[in-house]
Amino acid sequence: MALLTILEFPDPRLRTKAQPVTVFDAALKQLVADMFETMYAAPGVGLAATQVNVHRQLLIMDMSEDKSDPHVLINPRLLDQGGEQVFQEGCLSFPGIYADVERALRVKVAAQDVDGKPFELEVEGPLAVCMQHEMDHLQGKVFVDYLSPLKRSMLLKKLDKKRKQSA
Ligand code: GNR
Ligand code: NI
Repeated sequence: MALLTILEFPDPRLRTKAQPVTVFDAALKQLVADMFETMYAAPGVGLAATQVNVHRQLLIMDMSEDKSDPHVLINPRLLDQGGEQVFQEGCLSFPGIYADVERALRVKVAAQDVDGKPFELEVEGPLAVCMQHEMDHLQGKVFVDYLSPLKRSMLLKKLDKKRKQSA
C-alpha cells in the first residue's frame, strides 16, 4: 500500500484526458488499493486517477461514514441522466475551497470492475454528484469550470491566499 500524491490546481496535468483501461492485471488492483488509501487518508469521498497523475479511465468513490460503500468504476460511460440538483462541492485538487454546482440529480453509467467485468450503476443525490465530479476529472474538467468568471476568480484568489498562508 502507498499514499499517492494528489495533483493540485493549476497543475496542467489535471487537464489531461484519460485513456481507456485495457489491461486488468495485478498492477491495476494495486493502483486501486493505493487510490483508496489515498482517498480515505485525505479524507475525501471520491478520487479520479487523473488526480494521482494516472491518465486512465478509473475512478473510485465512497460516501459512507465508515468506509463501507466503496465503488470502483473503470471505463465509465454515461447511459442516462435526469433531474437537477445543486450541491456544494469541494475537490482534493482545490484544498479548502467550496462552491455550489448544478448537476443532474441521477445518473446511470456502464462501467467495468477491476476484473474487467461490465456492470451498470444508477445513483442519485450526493453519490450522483460525486460520480459526475469524478467523470469530469477523467475528461480534464474540474468543478470551478462551471462557475461564472467572477465567482471562479474569487475562489481561485482564495485558494492562492490559503496556499500562501500554509507555505
Ligand atoms: O472529497 C470530495 N468531496 C466532494 C464533495 C462534494 C462534491 C464532490 C466531492 S469529490 C471530493 C474528492 C475529489 O476531489 N474528487 O475528485
Ligand atoms: Ni475532485
